[in-house]
Amino acid sequence: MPKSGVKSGIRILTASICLLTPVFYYPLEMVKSTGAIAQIFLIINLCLLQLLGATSNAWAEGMPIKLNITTFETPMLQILGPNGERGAAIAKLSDTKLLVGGGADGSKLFLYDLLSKQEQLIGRVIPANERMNDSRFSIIDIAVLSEVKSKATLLISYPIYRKSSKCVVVNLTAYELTLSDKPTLSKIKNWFTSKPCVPISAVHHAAGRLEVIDKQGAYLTIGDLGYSKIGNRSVRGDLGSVFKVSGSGVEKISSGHRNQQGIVLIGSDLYTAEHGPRGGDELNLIKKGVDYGWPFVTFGQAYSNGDYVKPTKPGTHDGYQPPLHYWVPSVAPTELVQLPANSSWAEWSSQLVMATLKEEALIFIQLTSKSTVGEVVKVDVGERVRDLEVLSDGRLVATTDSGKLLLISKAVN
Ligand SMILES: [Ca+2]
Repeated sequence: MPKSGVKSGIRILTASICLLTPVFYYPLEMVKSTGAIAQIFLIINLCLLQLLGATSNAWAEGMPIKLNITTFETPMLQILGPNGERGAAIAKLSDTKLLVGGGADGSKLFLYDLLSKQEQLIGRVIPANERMNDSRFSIIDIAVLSEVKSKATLLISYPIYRKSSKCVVVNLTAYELTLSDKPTLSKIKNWFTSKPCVPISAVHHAAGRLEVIDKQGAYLTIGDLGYSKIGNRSVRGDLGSVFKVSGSGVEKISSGHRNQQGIVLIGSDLYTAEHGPRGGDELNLIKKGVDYGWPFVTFGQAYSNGDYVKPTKPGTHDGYQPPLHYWVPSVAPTELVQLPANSSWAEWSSQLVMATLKEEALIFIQLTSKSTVGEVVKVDVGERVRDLEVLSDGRLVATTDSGKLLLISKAVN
């Protein structure tokens, strides 16, 4: 029996024992008090959630995938902060060169050579006065819009801390990169700054991921930033949305998202991977004008009464666009990529790969149609994966919160 099947079995067993707990735990007299009834209700709810996880979210029983992982130590690229370390953002410039956003203060752009395994500092992106000493205030994503000879146009996203009003926004700016022995970076134009500027809370819900459409534009995700008024549509503005952005303007595509850290465009189909609250991480197919329901519905549960927002109908997706797939308990998804067709990944070619933080794994997702998920297979990598890219030969490149760069391919048995 595959490990995943054992896990589902254990979950069903735990849920069953869990459902019996109130029977043994509470003598009948105690049940008469309203407090005890409320507690029993809560226990039953949590047990059902556990059971739901086992039935709706069982990992596929498909063939396990063996990975071949080469690890490079890249301590210069890792982002540091009193709140913990964070892996760098990456973008593929060519099959041997990566652009990396990070460094100790999360503000710098580097060129990383996969052949010499050396980084070269290009320049600073985030001005020192636009961040706090906190690893979440770092470059979130980099996209290469176009490249001609020794010049490239880049988009870089990052959260900005506005000191005067003590609030945070998500920023997207276009830059020109010139490549020579000493590469340079210069700002072309600010493309987007999210509104409203909100108090510092869940800055790690910035999202800020980019997916290139063509030389002129990209898709950009904006998370809820932990804004306590996210449930008020008249004040939440740009938060919790997916945008189509270009140098001449922005267009809101969808809304009702929490923290979409993964995004990939396959033909004209746009997919995002999103962190739910406790449970309820989602894979969504993005449709224009659609509300995906956060913070009103989620398959997850609120963290506690003190959390910034309480979903109206946790454990459901009633009345809103449901995800293509969801994970209870949470896996904490980051970037989403597609493996090339007919590649070294054999039968896994063309599948989606979703990186995770909490699960320390890559999740291979088969799409049997553009809106139907087939097999979902989790493969452990033993690292919190922050960003993921795919080279044209199918090898995956990942950055980890522990400051490593991983080159991942399918193991030849
Ligand atoms: Ca990236």
